Amino acid sequence: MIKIPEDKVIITVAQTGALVTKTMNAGLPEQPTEIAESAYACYQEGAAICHIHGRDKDGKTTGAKEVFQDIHDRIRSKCKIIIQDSTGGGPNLSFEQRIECIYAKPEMASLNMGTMMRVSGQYKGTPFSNMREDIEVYVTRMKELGIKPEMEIYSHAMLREVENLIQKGLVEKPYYINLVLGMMYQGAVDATPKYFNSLIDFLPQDAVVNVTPIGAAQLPLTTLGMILGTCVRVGMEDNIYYRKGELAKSNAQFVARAVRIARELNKEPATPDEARKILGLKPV
Ligand code: KMH
Ligand code: ZN
Repeated sequence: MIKIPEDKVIITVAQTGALVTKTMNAGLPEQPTEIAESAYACYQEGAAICHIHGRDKDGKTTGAKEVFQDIHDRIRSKCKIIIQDSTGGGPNLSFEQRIECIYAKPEMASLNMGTMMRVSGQYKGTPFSNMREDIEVYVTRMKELGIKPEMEIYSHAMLREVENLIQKGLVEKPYYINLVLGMMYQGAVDATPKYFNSLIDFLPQDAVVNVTPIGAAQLPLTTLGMILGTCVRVGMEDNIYYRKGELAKSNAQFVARAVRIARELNKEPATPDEARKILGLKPV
């Protein structure tokens, strides 16, 4: 793992996701204006990257290019936060619908590194399909557009797919790897320090690592991530509670807390431009 400068932490905010609804947390930003306003508030608090999911007018997950373009334009008119689109999309989207967002030209896009089974809810028993061939198609299209993949790893076995992309020259250093911990819904390893450390042990050398702990693990394991020198992801996509029994008011509230913790650990949140340098993205 590449250690990012000790006095910095790159904070990603994942504001919306595919599974959370406004009935679960009324503060969830869904429409482009809401997503852009919230992204700006998160940027002001210290987020460097914004992970984006699109919703249609009814709040249903969409991969439509126009929706993502609208979100990008609105965010870019306010600030220079790094835009990272989700190609995981949601369970209702096809292979092509999931990747459509990248034609709205984000700087980064998520790349899910293996097939997972959805184990509960409406889509129980439906696989979240990310076969090796699919991953290669997605990453090739990203490469053509100069988009950096954010490789999402939910368990050790998925590291085989990272190795495959490295061997085929389909990803460039520094490899950006996001460890998703505790997403029981789709087969992630538990969100514990032991699993976190053990995944780090198996990573390729030139990897910048981010941690995305789900639910109540978001606070303790992002704190551990900062101590270990990883980047961290917070936000309502992964956790709707600010603390036990108290819903978060906004995504910015999570970012502000991450920044407070970082400062206690003598770190400053990396600005988007500092993050671009660390991740090897072109300056904007
Ligand atoms: N909900 C996250 C844990 C994606 O958008 O590509 C997984 C995710 C997938 O972020
Ligand atoms: Zn996502």
